[in-house]
Amino acid sequence: MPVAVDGFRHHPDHLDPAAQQALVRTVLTLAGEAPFSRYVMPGSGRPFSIDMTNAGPLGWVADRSGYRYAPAHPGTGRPWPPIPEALLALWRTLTGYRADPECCLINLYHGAGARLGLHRDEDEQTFDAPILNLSLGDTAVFRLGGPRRGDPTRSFAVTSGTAMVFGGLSRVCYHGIDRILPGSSRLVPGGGRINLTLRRVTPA
Ligand code: MD6
Ligand code: FE
Repeated sequence: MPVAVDGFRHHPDHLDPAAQQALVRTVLTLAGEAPFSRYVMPGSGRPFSIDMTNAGPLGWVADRSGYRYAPAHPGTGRPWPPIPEALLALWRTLTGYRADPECCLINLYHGAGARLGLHRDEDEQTFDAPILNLSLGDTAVFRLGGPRRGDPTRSFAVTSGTAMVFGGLSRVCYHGIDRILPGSSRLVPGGGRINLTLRRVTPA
């Protein structure tokens, strides 16, 4: 365990290579229905360096007016596709939470400039459920801090097939992706990293 924060669990190699391949295919099929978008940040309007889409009744979206959860894809206007059964099964096993997730945010990192700044996930109406994080493809350098922005942080490598659970205190800790290591995996067609985060948005 590279980092000891209350409620944080790190399971490298939780998904075997066949399960990883199946999940990538599932995600790419889903992205056929709900295409990846390059959101912009509220205020500045600066684009993120990663592409995002969602599955589930509520999807996380960002635009100039803010961050929020929305029931439909902002480009197509259609509801997000359902969260695939394989992901619901992982959620139930790994979190033991009493209700299913409402959002699976899908992040696609491609190339040396893809990163995600230090942030806390705080657009949800409840923080009592953990967040389940699954990584596929290129290795990421993940940074995890504490509940305050100024708290010390540590970074560690997250490899393909890793599952991480952010419960307890870790649910409200700052975190981000410093960079990915392009070419470290051949799992994602064309290269890159796919990250899935499953969340509750409303109280169960
Ligand atoms: C990523 N993850 O791994 C970005 N958020 O690509 C997150 O931002 C994240 O890993 C909430 C909880 C766990 C996470
Ligand atoms: Fe996050």
